[in-house]
Amino acid sequence: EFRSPPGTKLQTEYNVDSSLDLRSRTDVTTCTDWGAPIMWDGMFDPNIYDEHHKKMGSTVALTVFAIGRYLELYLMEFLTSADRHFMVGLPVTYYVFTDAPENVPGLHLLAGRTLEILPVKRHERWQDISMMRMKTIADAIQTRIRHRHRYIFCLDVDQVFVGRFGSEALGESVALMHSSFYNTPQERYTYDHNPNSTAYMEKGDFYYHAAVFGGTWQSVANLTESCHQGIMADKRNQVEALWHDESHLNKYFWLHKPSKVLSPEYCWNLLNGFSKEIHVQRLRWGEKHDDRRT
Ligand code: 2GW
Ligand code: MN
Repeated sequence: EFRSPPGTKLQTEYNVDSSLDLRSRTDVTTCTDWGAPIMWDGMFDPNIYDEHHKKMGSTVALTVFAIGRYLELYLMEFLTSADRHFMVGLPVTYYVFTDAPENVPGLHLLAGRTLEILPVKRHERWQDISMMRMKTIADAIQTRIRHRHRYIFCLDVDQVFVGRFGSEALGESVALMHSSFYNTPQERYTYDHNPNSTAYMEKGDFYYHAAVFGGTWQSVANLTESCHQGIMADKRNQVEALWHDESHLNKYFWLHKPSKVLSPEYCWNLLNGFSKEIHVQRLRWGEKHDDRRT
């Protein structure tokens, strides 16, 4: 009879991340100092991940906000490209939050994909449009997502999928390295440096990009709830963090380390130019429209 040493927990669920080859890339860091994999092309076998998650019956919620002009500017291309590249082979529900549900055009989605349109009210300031996503996501997790999906990803709408963004990105708590800062010294990270903000931090691990975060519904519930609390506390103190929700997200991931970090392949900005370590682009920043802040 097998007896485990006292204090150890029997591992009942095979951890698919143990299939990662952390030494297959020597030009980049493939693991954080707290043991989370940093997902670079070449480290994983997509088939192993897809098979695992199909067997586990993993389902994924993708949340996106399209408020005001962002609906016509970005939503269609975002959804069309997600159908082609995001978690292909797994059941996915797109949760689109918008102030104009009647203007969401009809779409032919892949089999196994559904679209749910949820009305939200439009905040006056764009900073609030961006920040209040945290509260809306937290609420949607409690009312619907947790009953239907084990995993959730929350994305900006002003981006386009251009390559596989697959089940290798799934994990307990997932953060994305910001493509403009991954090669930048820490002093230049745009953390919030105002001690009066709850997002205040001097040093951190990485600069994470709020355009993509995810994980199990439980951990994203904690993240969004906690960021929302920080945002509201700042409002009471009449301060606003330097990069809004992104500052709060960075603070959260500093205090609660993500279990998986996505390389900048998972949200590349063409303006960053060419980098030899970027073997593949999976998601790309959308073009900024000059009139977007109207
Ligand atoms: C945002 C800024 C200025 C004018 C309009 C808006 C806007 C944003 C809007 O009119 N309608 C709307 O739906 N949004 C949503 O908020 C949309 O989902 C968009 O992707 C998201 C964040 O705004 P975005 O993409 O214009 O801001 P970025 O690309 O500069 O985002 C980074 O910084 C933000 C905080 O300032 C967030 O942290 C964001 O997650 C970051 O990627
Ligand atoms: Mn954006």
